[in-house]
Amino acid sequence: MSWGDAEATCRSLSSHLASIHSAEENEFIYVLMGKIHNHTTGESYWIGGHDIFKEGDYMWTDGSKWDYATFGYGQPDNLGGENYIGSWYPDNDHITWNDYPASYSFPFVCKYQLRNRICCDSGY
Ligand SMILES: [Ca+2]
Ligand SMILES: [Ca+2]
Repeated sequence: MSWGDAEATCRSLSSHLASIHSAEENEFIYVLMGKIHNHTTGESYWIGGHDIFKEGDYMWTDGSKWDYATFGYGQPDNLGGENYIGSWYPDNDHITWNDYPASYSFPFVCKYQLRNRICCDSGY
């Protein structure tokens, strides 16, 4: 599925493509997705990062802060105008990312925000 269709599918489920904010979270999703990493055959999975609005200015579709990134060597290269992030392959114990064209068909991972369902103690 394309990146746009993947994000739309997540939205129809009241979520967004996954944002990733730490190496631990990145690795968790990698394992969750079945350790997909054969990028030589175009196998990857979409996450919610993009630089649609300004080249090189990445953001997450869920609106969370861009505070972590783990691009692979030479990436992101914006090759032919790539603006959409997929997980790429493990390198030096890091699960790295690459920017891809939106049209590539990859599996994808949605992330639900649970905070709205968590009842808070008074004072929060
Ligand atoms: Ca780009
Ligand atoms: Ca790229």
